[in-house]
Formats: sequence, structure tokens, C-alpha cells
Amino acid sequence: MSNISIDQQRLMRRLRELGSIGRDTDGKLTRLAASDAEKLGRDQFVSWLHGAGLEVVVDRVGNIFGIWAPDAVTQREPVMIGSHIDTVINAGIYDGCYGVLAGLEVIETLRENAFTLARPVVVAAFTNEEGVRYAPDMMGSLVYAGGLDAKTALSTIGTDGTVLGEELNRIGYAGQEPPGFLSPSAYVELHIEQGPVLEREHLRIGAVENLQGISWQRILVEGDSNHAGTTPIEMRKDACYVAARIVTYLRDRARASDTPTVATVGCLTLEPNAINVIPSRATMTIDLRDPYETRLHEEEVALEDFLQLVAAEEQVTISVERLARTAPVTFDQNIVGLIERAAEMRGLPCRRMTSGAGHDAQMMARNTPTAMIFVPSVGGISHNPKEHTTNDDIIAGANVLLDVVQKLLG
Ligand code: HGY
Ligand code: MN
Ligand code: MN
Repeated sequence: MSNISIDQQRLMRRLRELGSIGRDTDGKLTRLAASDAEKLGRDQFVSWLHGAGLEVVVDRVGNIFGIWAPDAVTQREPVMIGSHIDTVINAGIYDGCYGVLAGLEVIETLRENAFTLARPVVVAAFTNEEGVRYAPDMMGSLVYAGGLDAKTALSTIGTDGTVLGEELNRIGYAGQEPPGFLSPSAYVELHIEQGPVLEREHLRIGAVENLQGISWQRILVEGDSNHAGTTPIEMRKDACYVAARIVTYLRDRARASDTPTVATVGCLTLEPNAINVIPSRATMTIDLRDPYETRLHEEEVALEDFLQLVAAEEQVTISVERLARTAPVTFDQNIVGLIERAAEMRGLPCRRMTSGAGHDAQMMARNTPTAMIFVPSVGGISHNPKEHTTNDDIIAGANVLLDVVQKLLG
């Protein structure tokens, strides 16, 4: 059993405080990347970092780092604990924020227990993990890991027509440090599972050993507007009908798949969007995921063929823009083993598992031994204000992170 534990009240208080930042007049929580609301969240996090006596560094794409590096060890590679504090629209309070605040809590607990560092330890909040305003998702960690150059990321145009670099400048988080300025010896991310597995199996901890591949596309269907009353069905070039066929095609394919393929159309807009006009244009996003690269690729090719077929049948034009594509990732088996042993030492039932959600860890795994710790999501719900994890599980996960980080710092 580990001899130290985190300060439960402090972690729970900060989760609630950060979760109160970015709420609209209806109480809905939205802190999109580089927005005014996210600035307030960033400012709060930075003030906690300063309060903990950590060195604060912001890199060129706005990734924030809280660093504890005593002089004697500054030359050694740090252990990094990270996640994100940007959210989706109408979000819960745990996604990303839990991992960042638990990381800070672990560092503060180590400092309060006069832990002697053999290497620096860093907590990171990566920019634009969700990818809701600027695609791709996991952008800050992708740049950090060298998968996207900072200039391209900063010139990304958002769904609202803004430019990421200008927004980071405007909110005061366009840092100077080159992304990748620290090359960690290990990266660990604590996160809510956001799915039903741990709760269904009455487990407390997930030792995440791999993460599924993700493919994001934006589809534009161009038909012809026409009169809803006078246009015979066979004469229609109905962009909405084509979009509906794409949605049902994706669901049918995912249901029929022999692997855990999932497909989601999360955004759909119609033009001119009038009750008595056959839509001329439909813009939609497609989020395809599968733990197996060959299957994900098969689904992408099958979709491409279907789009050509339905465009010909309905005499519309369909154009595709790729927004994000990450292959499945396998995490570091040694760190996964440390997580299992830490859970066992604390008497927490644990299992190895796959992450259905994307995380900054999948980008950091490109260059750094990486793994993730999951705690249960009540009802498997996430990306929803009902997202919830019990206090006991929040605290248990943070203590497992504390134990794993102590081992990695050894
Ligand atoms: O989309 C995802 O899986 C993550 O929440 N960004
Ligand atoms: Mn997340
Ligand atoms: Mn998320």
C-alpha cells in the first residue's frame, strides 16, 4: 500500500471550481478551445500552478505546463502527467479536467511530502483536445509530438471563421516555447472512461493498453433547391435526402461490422433551411472509429464507394474534406503493468482495456512511453452534462496516478 495519498478536498474543490467556469445563462458548460470561456479556465489553472510553486511555461500552440524541476535534476527527462481543459458543447466537468487537476494534485502531494525527485515532474494542459471549434482534435498534443507543425496548427480556421493563432494571441496564450521543448521519459494520463465497461463489470480502475483509430471527414452534398409542392419526387436533387441515406448507411455498416466499429454524424446543416424548399446543400461531419487499422481503412473505402453510388443515383455532387485521421495506438506495457499493480496495492479491482475515446495520450505515445488510467463513468455517459464519476472513484484514480508517478520518478 502506498504510504501517501492525495488531498481529496482540494481535488474535489478544484474540479467543481473549474467546472463552474464557462457556464452560460442556462447553466450549460462550454469552454471551446481558445474561447473567452476557456481563457478563464486557463487563467484559473495557471493561478493554481503558481500557487503550487511550479514554473509555468506556455508553448507556441498554447499548451500549458506546470514544472517542478529542482536544480539537481533539471538535465534529466521529466515524467509528464497531462490531459486537457477545453470542453465540448454543453459538457460535463470531468472530461480532461480530471486528468489535469489530478496531475497538479499529485505534484502538490509529492511536494508536501518532501518527495525527493530523481527527475523533474510536469503537468500539462494541451490545447484543443476536443477539436470542436478547430479540427483536428488532440491538436496541441499532436503538434507537441511532432505530428503537425505549429504554423499549420496556428493557421487553422475554426467552425466560426476565426483563426486559432489569432485567438490564442487574443486570450494571451500564444506562448514562445517551441512545442516539444521537453521530451518526457514517460507520459501518464488519468481520464474518465466515458463508456460503460468499468461500471458494467463493477471495476474501479482501467489500465488502458490501447486506443482505437479515428477518422473525421466533412461531407458537402450539393443538389438543387426547388419547390416542395410542385417538384415531382423523380425530379428532385434533394441534399437532405442524400444526407439521410448517408446517416442510415453508416449505422447499418457499423451494426453489421464484426469489429467494434462506430460511426457518428454529429453535425448536419441544411441550406436554405426553409420549410417549403427542397434543400440544395447539406454539410455533415462523419466520425468513424475502430480499434483495428485495417477495418477502419475498409470502412473509409466502403464509405467512399457509397458516396459515389448515391451521388450518381440522386444526381448530386458530393465533396469530402478530411479533418482528422489517427491510427490505433498501443500503450507502454511496463506502465500498464505499473497501473495494474498500483490498483491491486490499493485493493481496487482493475482490468486492461481499450479506449474508445481519443486522448492526448495517443499523440504523446508517438515518441514517449505512455499509458492511461481510467475510472468509471456513471451510466457510461460523457460529452453530456450528466457526465459523472463518484467522488470515491475520482479519489481512487488520483491515488493510483500518484503511485504510478512515484514509481516512474524513481
Ligand atoms: O473525440 C474524442 O474522442 C475526444 O473526446 N476528443
Ligand atoms: Mn478528454
Ligand atoms: Mn472529450
